[in-house]
Amino acid sequence: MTAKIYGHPLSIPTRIAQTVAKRVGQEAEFVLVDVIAGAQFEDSYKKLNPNQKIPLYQSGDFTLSESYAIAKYLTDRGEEASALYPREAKTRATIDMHLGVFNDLKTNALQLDYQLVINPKMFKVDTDAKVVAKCDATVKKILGEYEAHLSGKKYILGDSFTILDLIFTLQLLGLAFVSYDFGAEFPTLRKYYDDILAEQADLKAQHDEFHEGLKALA
Ligand SMILES: N[C@@H](CCC(=O)N[C@@H](CS)C(=O)NCC(=O)O)C(=O)O
Repeated sequence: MTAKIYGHPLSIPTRIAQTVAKRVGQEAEFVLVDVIAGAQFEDSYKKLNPNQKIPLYQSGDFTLSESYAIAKYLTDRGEEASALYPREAKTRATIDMHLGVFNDLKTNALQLDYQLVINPKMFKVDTDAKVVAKCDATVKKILGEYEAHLSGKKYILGDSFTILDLIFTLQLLGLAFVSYDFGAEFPTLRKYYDDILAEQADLKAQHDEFHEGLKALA
């Protein structure tokens, strides 16, 4: 049975799941859930994913939500498992530690997407300036931590490209949704991002597709 990834092209968590799936040879059929139109609240989707979010991975009667859980599961099943998400205990724990921080980045960046773009432009709901200020500060604090962490390093763990770089690059890409040019404030992150795109063709393709999608939205 073909596996499926339910999601939306403007959702970075969806792109994380799809990119990892392709990279580790676990390709899945894409099923659009139009979260802008509220399709995540329909009964048929709610039955599949009670938390009514995308992405969702489905293979037979096994379902998994949460982009990082999907990414880790697929990586563990795939051929590149050892390179992208090594099993050695300390390395894996270090990756999971960074993913915890990235989760904060993702949550706060998603809030900005809603506050600055989706609520006012699509749902005609007012922006909450206090929420924006708090999320913006958290996003920039985390970017500042990685600006320092990546100084003199090629990848987040140093010399080897892991699932962390794939996820972090896509999360940096997602900041374009709110037209935030992170590179103006964080030059090390700009160089890191550009270097990754220059060497990882699938991430460059994600960058191009996402920006095309944003143009269509404007
Ligand atoms: N922590 C979740 C976040 C999922 C999430 O918030 N997805 C957004 C789209 S990017 C969504 O489903 N939004 C619809 C809604 O909240 O109603 C993950 O990483 O998968």
